[in-house]
Amino acid sequence: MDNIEIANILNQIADILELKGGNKFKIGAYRHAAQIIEAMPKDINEIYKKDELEKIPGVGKSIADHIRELIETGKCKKFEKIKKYVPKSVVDLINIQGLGPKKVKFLYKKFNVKSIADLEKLVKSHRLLRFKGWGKKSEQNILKGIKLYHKFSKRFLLGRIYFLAQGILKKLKAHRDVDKAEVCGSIRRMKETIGDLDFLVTTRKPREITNFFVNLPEVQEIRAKGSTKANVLLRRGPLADLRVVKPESFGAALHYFTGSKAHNIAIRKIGVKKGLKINEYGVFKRVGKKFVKIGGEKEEDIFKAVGLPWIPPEIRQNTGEIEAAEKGKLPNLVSLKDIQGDLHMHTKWSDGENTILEMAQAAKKKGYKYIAITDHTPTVGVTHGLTPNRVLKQIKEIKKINQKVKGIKILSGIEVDIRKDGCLDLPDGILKKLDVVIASIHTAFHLPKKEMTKRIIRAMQNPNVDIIGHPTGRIINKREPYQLDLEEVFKIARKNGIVMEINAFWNRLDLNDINIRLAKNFDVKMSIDTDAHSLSGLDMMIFGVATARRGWAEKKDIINTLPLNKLLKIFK
Ligand code: DGT
Ligand code: CA
Ligand code: CA
Ligand code: ZN
Repeated sequence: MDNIEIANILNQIADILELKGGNKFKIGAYRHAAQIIEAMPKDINEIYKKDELEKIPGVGKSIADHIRELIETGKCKKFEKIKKYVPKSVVDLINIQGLGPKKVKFLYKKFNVKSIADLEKLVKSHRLLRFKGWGKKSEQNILKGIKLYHKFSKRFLLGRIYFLAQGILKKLKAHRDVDKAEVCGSIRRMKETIGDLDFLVTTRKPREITNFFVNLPEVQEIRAKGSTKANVLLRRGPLADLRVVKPESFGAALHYFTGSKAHNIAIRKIGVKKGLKINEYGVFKRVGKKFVKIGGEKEEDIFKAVGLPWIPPEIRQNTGEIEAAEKGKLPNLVSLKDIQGDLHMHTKWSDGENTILEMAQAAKKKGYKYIAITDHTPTVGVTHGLTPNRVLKQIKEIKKINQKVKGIKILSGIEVDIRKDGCLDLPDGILKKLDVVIASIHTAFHLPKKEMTKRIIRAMQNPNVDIIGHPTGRIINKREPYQLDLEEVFKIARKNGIVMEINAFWNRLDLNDINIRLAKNFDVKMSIDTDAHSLSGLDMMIFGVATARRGWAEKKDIINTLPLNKLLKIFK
């Protein structure tokens, strides 16, 4: 059992308890623990071995007991018992946007709705309209939710798969018969959702390695196995491909299986014009009637053959990267090592898990020069949103901690809520005292486009606001972005010097790659921040940076690549 499998079970327990109308506090505890375990990069089995399960934030005695049972026996009595209460297909309905546990319970008890198909039929029959709380609007919402569910249910979020892929890659690389190994496909391109995993290796012993691969503990089921190829179903849900190639073809195969397909085709076309054949085995030149191999061991060989510099995988989409490469105008993409600090994180003062000091120490370990503490304000509805009084207290506290911790500067910030009318959740007099003000929307997501745009722009006109947090509000595969005229927002951002956030949290990635490129075209500055609610949340930076790279962002576009003194000038 790994982190995600355990988190899944804890979440399912919470779902069922919710359907049963269980204790809210308890349900929250399960969800909370699941969230932490799912997002933390540390392997829960390691923590178990050290007998430190209860040290995981959010994991108390009883949840730790469940986890221990799961790791030791693969089962947990609590789950086995309450699972009998409703069929799993009913529990799954909770995940449809527009439905909550109360509604699902009602539909199940009253109409025996057990599946999405049942649900769709019932909604379309309009039989629900007779009941209190079910209107035309809820019918539409549910149908929309069903559509979204179908659209997204087959792809996996990068943040849930990335560390799994890296783990498998590490095992392949460590095998003594493996020469080179790489993960290709959408993971190498760091796409926000992943269809399947693609591994590539070179070895002199293909049979041993395909055997090794299909017998990895991450594998649930072998779907195909040949001497140089295998396809397996991983326990965490996705399929994974393995391909074994000869060393002299490694670069060509790496390029081919990295994709995107559209990029590959465009490169191959240039090759054809130059009399070259390019495929996963190499680059071949026509000599008389025959093709002679001229390269393929290194990925650079492919680009060189068509007269181009190496192009970073994240931008291989055939959306202008080849033209840019031809003109020598490839962007110099921002990278993780450029990041000097993290400007969005929560602490125990609001809904975070750790103290200010703990966050600062963890950030310092990452080599950051600064962080901003940006807890929530009351309107968000989380417990302990910061009132004006507590903001002042926190500023004092941060001053003290700054004197204790050397080598990293802690900025006083806030994630102030943008209310429905565009007003901010704290008075200007208080906002003025802070080093950094992030303004974000957490309520009233469904305003019409015009109103929503006006709302955000109003917030951006407050001179205290520095950054707009998670500007489109989408949750990948769960919640659509709000209706917003982003171009209008970017124009104002440019004019007022407001920074747009690239929220790096694994299920947000907001701005997304496309919007980042748009923001860059508007000459808008951005900041890549994790929105961490715990220490492990700080590790999400890699996904924000990858998304920025996919959006062609360079170091100069990202403000938290600046040294502290220059950064502070932006917040003036
Ligand atoms: P995914 O798995 O849906 O997230 O996306 P990818 O890009 O990983 O796609 P996948 O796994 O189907 O294939 C891996 C790579 O192999 C893909 O990015 C490009 C290459 N590839 C696959 N099929 C074709 C094809 O028909 N033509 C070309 N040129 N390349 C292909
Ligand atoms: Ca793939
Ligand atoms: Ca594949
Ligand atoms: Zn937020």
